Amino acid sequence: MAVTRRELITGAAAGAAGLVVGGVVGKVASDDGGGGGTSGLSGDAGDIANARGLAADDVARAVKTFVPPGKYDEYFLFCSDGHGGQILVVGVPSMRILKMIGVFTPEPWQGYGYGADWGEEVLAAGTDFKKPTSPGRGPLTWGDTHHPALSETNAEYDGRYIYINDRANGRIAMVDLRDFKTKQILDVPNLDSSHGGCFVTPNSEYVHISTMTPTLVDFNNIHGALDNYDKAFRGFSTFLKIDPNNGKMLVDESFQVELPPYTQDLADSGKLASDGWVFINSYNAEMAVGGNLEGKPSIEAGASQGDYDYMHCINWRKAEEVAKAGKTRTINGMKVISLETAVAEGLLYLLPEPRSPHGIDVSPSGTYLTVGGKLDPHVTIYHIDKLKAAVEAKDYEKIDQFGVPILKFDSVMEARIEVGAGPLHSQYDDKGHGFTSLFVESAVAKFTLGKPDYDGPQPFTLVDKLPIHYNIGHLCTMEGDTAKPDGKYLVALNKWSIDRFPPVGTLKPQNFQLVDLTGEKMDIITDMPIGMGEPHYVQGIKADKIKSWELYPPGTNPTTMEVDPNAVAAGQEAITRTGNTVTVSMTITRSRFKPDTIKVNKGDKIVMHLTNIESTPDATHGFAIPRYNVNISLDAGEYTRLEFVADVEGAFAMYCTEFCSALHLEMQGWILVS
Ligand code: K7E
Ligand code: CUA
Repeated sequence: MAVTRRELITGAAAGAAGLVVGGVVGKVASDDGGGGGTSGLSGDAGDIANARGLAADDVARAVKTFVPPGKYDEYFLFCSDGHGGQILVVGVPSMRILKMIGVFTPEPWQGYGYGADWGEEVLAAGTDFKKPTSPGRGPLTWGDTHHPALSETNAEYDGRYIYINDRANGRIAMVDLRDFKTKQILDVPNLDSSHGGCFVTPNSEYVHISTMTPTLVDFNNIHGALDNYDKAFRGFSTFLKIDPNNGKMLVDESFQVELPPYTQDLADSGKLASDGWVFINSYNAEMAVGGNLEGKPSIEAGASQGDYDYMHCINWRKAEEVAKAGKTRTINGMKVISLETAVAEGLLYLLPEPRSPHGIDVSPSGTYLTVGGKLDPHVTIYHIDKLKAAVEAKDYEKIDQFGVPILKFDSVMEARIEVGAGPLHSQYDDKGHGFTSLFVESAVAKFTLGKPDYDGPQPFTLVDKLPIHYNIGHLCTMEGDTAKPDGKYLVALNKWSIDRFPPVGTLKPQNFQLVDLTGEKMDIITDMPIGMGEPHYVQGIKADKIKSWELYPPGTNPTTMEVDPNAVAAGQEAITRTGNTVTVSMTITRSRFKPDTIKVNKGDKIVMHLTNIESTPDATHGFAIPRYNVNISLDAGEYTRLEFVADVEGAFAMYCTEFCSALHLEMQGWILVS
């Protein structure tokens, strides 16, 4: 009997789950009751599966994604959140949301952007009011996050920092993974928008970000700018120097390369074989500007006329030397290598790409560059050695109108694989496979690369295809952008979910689909609705690489990650007045604020030094002042400063917003303004 059941199960539950399911059966087989059914399970598990209508494949999938209560996921996904402006952290394979990190948008739970110096300073510094296009209406309070980039050491994620771009406003943010908090937002000079990046170079020397829609550089005749597009607009590729000590971006040691206004799109960093290079797609080599009411083609039509667009190939090590040698102009505080200098120094080349490309992704060995052309059913794969040889031999098709050499397509192209309709982005596993998202077809294509990534009998061949649900944008394999991807899982990041979830109004969730890569065929093992933003790209990292702090050393300021001189220890609490400034030094612990009564005059400036003096992990307290829009969150050990003018009379009941203890509700006090 037991043998029969075991055979049933292991036969039905294919792949990696077979063993696990077999184990379950081994236990239940000795019990009485239960039987057969389509799940193939017996005993209690069989009864439950049958009652829920689960087939054997469903059971295997459930076992693959199930993480028992109290156990941890193997991977973290760091997900962009689109115009939500934040980063989501998700566990794989359970697909449980672990956290939302406030980045470009104020985030009330973390008290980010509601009074505490930490968030206020990061958000305020993230808007450059001197930018010519800055609307001058206060700090920007949203961003359009597209591409997270984990820091790397030797072309592998090192779990220290994560960067993410703001596609809308040409900005970039840095989150420190010691406390998962945003430390810097940089409004990048000369970038009005961004898409090419971010990604880091293999040892986090630089984080790269380039323009999407080109930047207006000639303000003389703005209404006529589109008629003068090739002169009035420019793209910029930006290399932001990373401070190895704290991950911050150092503008003084950074540089840009001026680019033609071809609408630069996605980008990737070379590694290993292609170390020292970066690659940026573009999709409007036609330089269409729209004007459909004036009888001109819309941008959509105008940008799709030519058969080729251009990949921009930049030798960043050369560019770094050129910048260090001072062959730059400083524009808006950023050193810029002009187009002429870039060409003269041999650090910028163009490479034809089939129509309207979108993603470019460098293979694990750094040898192959895979490009998806939205209007071409192929992926086009280039070989880095051929690219270098063409550069060396000056094997040019022609020189473009900006003087940039265009390499010969046939000299650099290695293979074209017909994968299906609407290829966008690609990822890789550890066995020499590439995976490309097919937006139009709603599918993932799996193909083989060539040597050294793939050393088998059928290089550059489509080997599998998986329908997804629906309209896939990016996709992500675990450790997928590194020199050593894990494969194992792939996450399909789908834009539409139409019929996958019960209706929740007219705006449907995005749909993450977790795909098992361990078998011969790709298999979807779970759907995960994302109802809080539009993730574009995500990166997956081994969870044990993240060395997050459990709690702050006492008095740590999250802005500096150091113990702050103004941090307040128990016994140092005080209220002092100098002129119209009232300084409050407060400690916060379960379940009281000390001092808990603050009396000030209307019009006084209040400066509060707040320290959570808890030494227990997870003992977070809030500090809110109703009507003053103050909402702070202090984790155990955290210090922050708060400043505001008491310009409204009344009695304001400050309170703790986290249910921190049995006497949480008693954790309150008064600010009396008279
Ligand atoms: Cu394809 Cu901004 Cu990376 Cu979205 S982008 S999908
Ligand atoms: Cu502290 Cu509630």
